[in-house]
Amino acid sequence: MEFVTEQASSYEEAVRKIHQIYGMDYTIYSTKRIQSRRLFGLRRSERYEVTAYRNTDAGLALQPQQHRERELRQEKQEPESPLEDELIIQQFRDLRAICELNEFSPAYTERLLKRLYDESAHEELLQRSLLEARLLSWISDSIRVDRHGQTSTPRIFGLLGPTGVGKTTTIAKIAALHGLQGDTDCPAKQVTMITIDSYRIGARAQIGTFGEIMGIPVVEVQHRDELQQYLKSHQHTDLILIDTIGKSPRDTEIQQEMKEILSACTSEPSVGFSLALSASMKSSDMKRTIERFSEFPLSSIVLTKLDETEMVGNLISLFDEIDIPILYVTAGQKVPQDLMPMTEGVFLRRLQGFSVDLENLIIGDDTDCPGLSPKERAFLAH
Ligand SMILES: Nc1nc2c(ncn2[C@@H]2O[C@H](COP(=O)(O)OP(=O)(O)O)[C@@H](O)[C@H]2O)c(=O)[nH]1
Ligand SMILES: [Mg+2]
Repeated sequence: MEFVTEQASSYEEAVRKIHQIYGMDYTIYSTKRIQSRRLFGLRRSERYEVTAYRNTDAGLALQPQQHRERELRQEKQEPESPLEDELIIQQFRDLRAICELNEFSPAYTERLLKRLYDESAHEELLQRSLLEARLLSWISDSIRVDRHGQTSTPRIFGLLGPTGVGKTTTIAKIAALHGLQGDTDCPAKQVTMITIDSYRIGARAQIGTFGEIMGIPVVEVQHRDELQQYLKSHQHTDLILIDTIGKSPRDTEIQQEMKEILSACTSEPSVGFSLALSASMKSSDMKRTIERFSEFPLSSIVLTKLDETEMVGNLISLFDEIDIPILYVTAGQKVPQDLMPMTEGVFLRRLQGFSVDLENLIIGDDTDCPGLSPKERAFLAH
């Protein structure tokens, strides 16, 4: 059987070309869309390749029905059309650029995009808003929030962390949150603040001023026994907040001393320690700080100075690697206003480049996309 093949910029043109060159007794056997790159891959053009056979090869010629079946089989066997291939490549190029814009770590980005590719059906890979919804839902899942700590604060709560991250300011904010803003359903608690930051000049004065303004007592403690004594004599105080020594985390001697003082809390039934980290710290410094403070029984992280950073991808990537949930976030110097309980939305609302309206997330009941979870649907662009 005699086959001929011709290429042209459209199917019709290729068929016309075959008929013009070889005559009208040729029947179309198969069609292929192909992409060709021009110089330096800068310009792509789409072409059609048509193969036909000669009807006059009577004995061997395929009957029209057989020919149609052949064509259909051929189409199905084509795993993806080059056009769709190109579209998928472009989708992932765009999504990678969004991840880079938000400063997600390369490892987090790779993991996310690989999972997106693996877990999405071929036709889903062509739908941009669906892909974004799926990505955002996974990003949201990777954000860990200490909801338990938010609803049932331990009676004794200590905040640790390097100098200058905002521990004292945050302790004052938490004191205000629990000690000032009561109502009939939830009366204000009886709160005291303890400082063991006796090393830095002015540290006592700083927290003392906060205490005076808010009418919340401040006590200074320098030794383990002193703290133990205080805790013993204040068993009916609702909330005892401990502001710790603000020295560099590299200062091992001071860290040991602080550990010794805080060991007075270990016999208490309701105690929790949180590590304060500034959102503007470098990821590598944060990791080192977490490592450094891992000798304390940390149950959560307080993320401070979120107002000083624009992109949160690096924070999401980092906290995804760490097994400690975030309790509170601070985003400004004002006491007590600039403190908020952590939620997934705190990070998600700061993401940029997605076509989804992240400011107004609504978990909908949209049955148009049955393949999506309610969470994924919530992220679909409307
Ligand atoms: N921009 C910003 N500054 C803050 C925030 N929290 C605290 N600060 C400032 O950071 C500085 C150090 O705070 P401080 O509470 O003394 O830190 P500490 O050494 O960890 O106790 C002060 O100038 C605070 O006003 C915050 O959320 N945002
Ligand atoms: Mg301090």
